[in-house]
Amino acid sequence: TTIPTEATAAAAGANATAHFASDKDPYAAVKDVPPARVDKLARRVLAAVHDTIREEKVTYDEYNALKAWLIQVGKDGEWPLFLDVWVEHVVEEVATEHREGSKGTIEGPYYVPNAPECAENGVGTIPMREDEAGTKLTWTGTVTATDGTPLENAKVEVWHADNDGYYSQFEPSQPQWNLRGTFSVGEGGRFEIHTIQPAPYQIPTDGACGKLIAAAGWHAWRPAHIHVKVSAPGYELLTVQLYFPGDEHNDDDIASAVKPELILDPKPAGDGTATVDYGFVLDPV
Ligand code: MBD
Ligand code: FE
Repeated sequence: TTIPTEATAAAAGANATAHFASDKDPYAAVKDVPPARVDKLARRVLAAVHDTIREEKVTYDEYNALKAWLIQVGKDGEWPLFLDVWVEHVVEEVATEHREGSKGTIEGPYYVPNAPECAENGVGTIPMREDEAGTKLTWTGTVTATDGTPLENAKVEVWHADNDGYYSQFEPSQPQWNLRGTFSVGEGGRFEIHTIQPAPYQIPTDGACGKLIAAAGWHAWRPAHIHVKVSAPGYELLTVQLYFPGDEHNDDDIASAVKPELILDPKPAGDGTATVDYGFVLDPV
């Protein structure tokens, strides 16, 4: 595989930062948080840092290394990557603990809204290049409510990496909407999505997050995954990722985002392609 020279951490990071910040007031989400809440959360986070410094007797060299590294995370545009890899999974856990429907997981840094509609009567193919590498996958399923009602106006948004582990719009060689699509479900809430199996994914190793990983002796891998958002009016948005059995990183995902319920069970179709059935159950708002 050829890795495009422009597929740098800084390039992907700048795109992820721009996507997160674009057309938003950076503080829109926090305007209405009462000062007492900000006070409590800021104090608790700082106290956790202070405790670590005292207990571990952190030195000035270590403090200055941290300062330089934090500055570099911003320069590389890697705050979305850092937060989504090492923090988001706990936010997701807390946000969805009340649900009775399908399990979700983190969104990650590479979602782009408004991917082209690909389905007719629930059936369609994700945008891909003529010679797109990877095992072809036919994925069928149904979107229902927790009470069993089929949700016929549900939408299934899908995005995933290509066979080299790159996401369109965060790396320059792929067409804009490559491997990104919206599938409006058909009768009975059913869908049939044609795509390819993505490859395992290594988070960028040449930026600040990669530096942390190398300095700590960790690895940079996420298991192969398909990102999904399932929505329907009157129901809670489900954000999830689906994984493949046997992936060596299902048990040590750098982003801690694998749950046993999210591992698919694809079957070889005999012609080199695979089929899988996996549906979604949404909680009413
Ligand atoms: C990804 O593709 C991803 O899904 C997450 C959570 C973090 C980095 C890259
Ligand atoms: Fe991903």
